Order: sequence, then structure tokens, then C-alpha cells
Amino acid sequence: MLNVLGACPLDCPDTCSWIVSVDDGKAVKMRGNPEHPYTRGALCVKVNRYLEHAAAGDRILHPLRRTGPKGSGQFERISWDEALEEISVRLRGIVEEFGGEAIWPYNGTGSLGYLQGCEGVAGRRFWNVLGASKHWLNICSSAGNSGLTLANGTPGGMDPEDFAHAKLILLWGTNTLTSGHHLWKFIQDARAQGAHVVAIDPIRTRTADQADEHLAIRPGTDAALALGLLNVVVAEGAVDAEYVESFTSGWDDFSAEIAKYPVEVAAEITGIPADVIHSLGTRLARTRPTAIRATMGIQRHAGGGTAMRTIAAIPAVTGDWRHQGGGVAYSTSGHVKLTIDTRDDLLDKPVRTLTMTRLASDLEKVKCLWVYGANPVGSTSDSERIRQGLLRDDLFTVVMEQFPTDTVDYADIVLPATMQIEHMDLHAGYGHMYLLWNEPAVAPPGECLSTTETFRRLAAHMGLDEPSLYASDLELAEDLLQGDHPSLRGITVDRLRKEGWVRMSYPEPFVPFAEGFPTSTGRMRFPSAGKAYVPPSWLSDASPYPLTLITPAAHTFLNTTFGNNPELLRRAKDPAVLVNAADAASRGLAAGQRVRIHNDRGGFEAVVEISDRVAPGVVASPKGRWPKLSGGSNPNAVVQEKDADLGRGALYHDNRVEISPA
Ligand SMILES: Nc1nc2c(c(=O)[nH]1)N[C@H]1C(S)=C(S)[C@@H](COP(=O)(O)OP(=O)(O)OC[C@H]3O[C@@H](n4cnc5c(=O)[nH]c(N)nc54)[C@H](O)[C@@H]3O)O[C@H]1N2
Ligand SMILES: Nc1nc2c(c(=O)[nH]1)N[C@H]1C(S)=C(S)[C@@H](COP(=O)(O)OP(=O)(O)OC[C@H]3O[C@@H](n4cnc5c(=O)[nH]c(N)nc54)[C@H](O)[C@@H]3O)O[C@H]1N2
Ligand code: SF4
Ligand SMILES: [Mo]
Repeated sequence: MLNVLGACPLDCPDTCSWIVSVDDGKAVKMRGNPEHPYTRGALCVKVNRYLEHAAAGDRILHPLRRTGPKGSGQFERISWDEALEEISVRLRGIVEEFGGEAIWPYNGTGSLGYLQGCEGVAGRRFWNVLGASKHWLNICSSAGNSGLTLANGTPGGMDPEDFAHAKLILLWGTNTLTSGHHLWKFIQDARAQGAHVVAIDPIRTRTADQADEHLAIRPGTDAALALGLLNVVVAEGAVDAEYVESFTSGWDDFSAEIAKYPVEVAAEITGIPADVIHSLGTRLARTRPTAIRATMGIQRHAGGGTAMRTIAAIPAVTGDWRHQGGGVAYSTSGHVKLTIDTRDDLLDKPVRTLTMTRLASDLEKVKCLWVYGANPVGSTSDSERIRQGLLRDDLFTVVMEQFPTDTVDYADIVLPATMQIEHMDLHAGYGHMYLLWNEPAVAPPGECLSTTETFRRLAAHMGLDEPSLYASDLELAEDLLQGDHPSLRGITVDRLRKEGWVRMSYPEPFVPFAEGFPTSTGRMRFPSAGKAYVPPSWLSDASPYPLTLITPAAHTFLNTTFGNNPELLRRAKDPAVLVNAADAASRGLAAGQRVRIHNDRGGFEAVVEISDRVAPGVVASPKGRWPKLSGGSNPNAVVQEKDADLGRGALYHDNRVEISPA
């Protein structure tokens, strides 16, 4: 038996280190690496089924060509040579007739690998040679990244492991036990030392159940809560004046803004009782260090970027950034300093950038959609309009996939893709401070190829002579580590391959902003007057639909990945929508009833779960279902294509709907 070290490729902050046991060329066991300080020996309910998933009967094992109408999912098996030939002819034709920008390489978050997935080069050098449009992966965290970068100069913040040292923990717009549960052990460590844990979420999630306190905030009003809490901090005399003076800018304006949000005003906006805001504000004023885990839920709203920016102000006012165990942890991605060289010099001329969440509108601008690591029909806003677009006769659609997703059904050519145990990759977590290596454990099944190998073969088939298109995986990995940033000191491919993971070379403890920020002035920037709270679209846009829909992470799926796994589907039960008793009663809806959740964009079906986990006016149904396995559509049929205030983030939790009997 051989034990091979790897890393979970999924879009999850925890990026676990795993060990695959291989017997006679077969992967027989996968477990979390007990040596890894963040993984601590555990994977999760989803990835515990990874080997079963990799061996599933519906894996795509060969190249396929469409035989039925678009959308029908009818294909015939073809050889790689035939596939590459057809693709070469079509791509050349499109480039000649319409220019390279008529190609949209749509690369999603199926893998966060720096070689095979969305975080690195993954085909971009090839696309540059053809002059294809660029692709902006804004689907997930861009509003929050922008808000934090405006404030702190980086989306990076606390080392999540330092939650163990906090005395007050705010779990803000984050469902830790579902969407990245490894943080929980550090929260437990803090609790053992007396830490108080507060969940701030419109839904009483399984995480909120475990917290000491749950604040059921009205969706999209978090900035107003932050301002109300800071109002109390100011009143309590708990501003760290020396920190504010030394390391921030814009305090005069911002403190005037805070003065406009006494707890009664914050209560009016957020729906949280004034005495609850007052008591949390007092606790915040008196507790150092306070750690805030604020993640993606907050920023999936029209004012989501600003909300993250205003929340970022809290530790700057309290001086929590001075302390180990204090600050905000959104994403550690800002601390990752790998060198990604997409070779933009290979472009003949500058090209436009197309935006991932604008697929429904912008698809008409292109003649080729090339999907990899993504399932837009299941995961992207306004999905019914995307379907319409994909039916276009003059659109050439190629999908590199592991499974026959709803998006695959619209492909002209399907290319079989490897899974993580079958290819090489390098990873960095966005919820911890480690780089990880993924060594292939087994040979690919059938004719599956990795992303890098697919693009190398395609380049060769097209006779492209640019040498960098043929860099091997190991060469690409070496390139990633070649920079001279101090965090990469002592980290080599050899070492990663041998040890499986290495902590980035930051000081320990890592207290990133104890002495300033990576902004141009070295100072944190407070929001300016009138810019500290932007209301959500459900409050500010007129709509005849009365309910606000939240579509958070599902416990048993990872976006749409695993949406076809029979055991996880069984555990997930029927797609459900959480409805408060008052809203159910006024519509005559009974528990267990099949309903349609709809607005003018479309609708999806689910079963009613009457629950006080949501307040009147708020309903919730998780993301991740395969439309074709759940009545033909999922929540993205009702999600608007509108952008958040910053970073063009998506509005997944900010949509108005009505519920009617199915
Ligand atoms: N099991 C599982 N894990 C996952 C994923 C998955 O699909 N399944 N997805 C992965 C990915 S891609 C990502 S980006 C992350 C996302 O995971 P999270 O960062 O946790 O984001 P969400 O699940 O979108 O929302 C988190 C919580 O925010 C709440 N929320 C919604 N609107 C608001 C609001 O206005 N204010 C506040 N305070 N809370 C709000 C939601 O009710 C939800 O409970 O998780 C990753 N992990
Ligand atoms: N309603 C609603 N929708 C959401 C969200 C929400 O909160 N609510 N969250 C959004 C978020 S945070 C995200 S990140 C997006 C994710 O949206 P997408 O980026 O589209 O990701 P997935 O839906 O997981 O689809 C990824 C696909 O990639 C495939 N894949 C995995 N690894 C590889 C590989 O190595 N090679 C190739 N070729 N394919 C691979 C998988 O089989 C899977 O079908 O969804 C967004 N959609
Ligand atoms: S999905 Fe997240 S928790 Fe599960 S194995 Fe992957 S990184 Fe770990
Ligand atoms: Mo995401």
C-alpha cells in the first residue's frame, strides 16, 4: 500500500491536506491528514465521498460530440484526435472571421488549483496566443475583496488559527459548520478559555445553533449594524485613539458617520432589537481581542462591498489589529504571493475582459464559449436566460468536464477531465496560511486529461510554436514559486512534494496590521461620509415580489459539485425552501407542500419547510442542486444579474420572489 499526499481542490476556505492510500494502482482510501495543523485529520461530509465520486458510473471518460439538438445531452463518442481536429478548425475559423475576442474562456471554481484550476495559468497562455477575451472570475468573493482592499489594501487579514486566542468571536455572514468547518476547532479552543461566540445571520443556521447568541439580521443591512456597534464603542470610550492616530485615515469623517447610527437607528434598519445591539456593542468595547469571521454571505448584496469595508473598520477603531486573536478574517488569499505569469506579452493587442456573472447578457458577444471547471447553467445568475443563449446555432460550445452537468447538455464538444487524485497541482488555502502539493495518486480513467495536458495537446494539434505553451506541470509549479517575496522563502517544489504542505514564511504569531497596512499611505482608510452603508436591492429597488430569497451554501454539496452523488442527494432530501409560519399562513402553504419560488426571471420548485429559522419576509433555499435532477431549474433561475456596489459581485442573497403552490 502506497500513501500519496494531496490537497482538496474545491472552492472551500479550508483547502484540506489529504492522504490517498493506493493499492495495486487503485485508490482505496482517502483521509484527512492528521499532521496538517488546519486539517487536523478530518475532511468533510462531501469529500469523504470523493473516491466514490471519482469512480462513479456517470464519469465522462471519452471525448464526445453532440448528435441531438443543443440542450438535449445527446452525444456520440469520438477520439481525442477527432475532437482536437474539430476544435482546431472551429477556433481558427472564429479567429479569422470574428477575431480572437469572439472566444470566451469561461473558467470557474471547480478546482482552485494553480495548475489545473482557476487560480493560475490554466490555459491562459494558449488563449493569449489566439487573442481570446479575458475572463473575470467575479462569481464568488469580488465585492468583499474590493471592500476590504479599499479599507486595508488587501483582502487578507487574520490567520484563522488565531481564533483560538480570541475572547469574543463574531461569526458574521458565515456558516462555519457548513462552509468551512475546520475553523470550529479553533473556536472551541477559544471557548475553552471563556470566549463568547455570536452568529450574525438572517438564518438560524446550524452554526448559529451552536453559538452563545444569534442576531437575526435583516439581509443586506450589516453595515448599519457595524455602525451601531461602533456607536456604542465610542460611547464607552473604547476607541483606541493611539492606533487610530497612527495607522488610519479619515477618522473625523467616519466618526461623524458613526454618530448618525445610535442603536435605535441601527435597530430600525437591521431589525435587531436596540438593547441587543447595545449589549453586543458594550461587549465589543470591553473585550480584547475580538475576532470577526466575516465571509461571503455578507457581500452577496447590492451594498455588500461597502458592508465588508465598514465591518473592516471595527478592529481599526478598537485596536484589535494589535493583538494576536484580533481583527477580521475574510480570506487569506491576499497573503498568497505566488507568481502567476499568464504571459500577456503573447497578446497581439489588448483584449476586453468578460465578466463571469454577466454570462446571460454577454454570451451574445461571442462565437465560442469554452467552459472549464464551471457549471454556469447550475451556478450563474439568471440561468434561464443563459440556457436561451446556449441554444444559439452559431455558438460553438466546448465543455471540459468530469460529469454530465446541465451545462454539458448544451456542449458541441465535451472533453473528459481528470479529478484531483489523477493530476498534479499546487494549492494555497483561502482560509489558512499554507501552500499544499497535490501529487497524482492514480492514472486517469478512460481517456481523461488534465487541464494543462489538454491545452498542450490542443496547441500541438494547432501547430502553435510558442514554447511556453508546452511547459510541463513541474515547470509551471517552479515558475509559481520563483518570486522573491519573503513569504516564499525556503519553499521549493521539492520540499512541497516531499512534505505535502508548507506554512508560508510569515512571522508567527502573524499579526498583520499591528504596525500599519499595505495601502499607499500605510494607513487603513475608513469609509467617507455617506459611504458607510449601502442598502440592499430588496430594500432600494421597487419590486412586486414580497419575499427576500437567500441561497446559501448547502451542507452536502460544494456549489454544484457532488450534486449528482446518490448518497449526498439522499442525505440532502428534496430541495427545500425555509418559510416562516406567518408567510406560510398568509399564502395557505402547508409543511411538505411542493411550491414554486418565482419572479419575472423564472422559478424553481422546492418543498416547504415551515420554520422559525427565518424571520417573516425572508425565505431561504440552498445553492448547488443540479437543475435537471430537481425539476428543471434551481435558485439561480430567479437570481438577478445585477452587480454589487463594489467589485461587480453577484447578488445571490438579494432577490425578491413570491411562493405559489406548484
Ligand atoms: N458545504 C458547502 N461548503 C461550501 C460551499 C458549498 O456550496 N457547500 N461553497 C463554498 C464556496 S464557493 C464559498 S464562496 C463559501 C461560501 O460560504 P459562506 O462564506 O458561508 O457564504 P454563504 O453560504 O453564501 O453565506 C453564509 C451565511 O451568510 C448568511 N447571509 C446571507 N445574507 C446575509 C446578510 O445580509 N448578512 C449576514 N450577516 N448574513 C447573511 C447566509 O444565511 C449564510 O448562512 O463556502 C464554501 N464552502
Ligand atoms: N444561487 C447561488 N448561486 C451561487 C452561489 C450562491 O451563493 N447562491 N455561490 C456562487 C459561488 S460562491 C461560486 S464559487 C460559484 C461556483 O460556480 P462554478 O464556478 O460554476 O462551480 P461549480 O458549480 O462547482 O461547477 C464546477 C464544475 O467544475 C468541474 N470540475 C471540477 N474540477 C475540475 C477540473 O479539474 N477540470 C475540469 N475541467 N472541471 C472540473 C466540476 O465537475 C463541476 O461541474 O457558484 C456561485 N453560485
Ligand atoms: S470541501 Fe473543504 S472541508 Fe471538505 S475536504 Fe475540501 S477543503 Fe476540506
Ligand atoms: Mo465561492
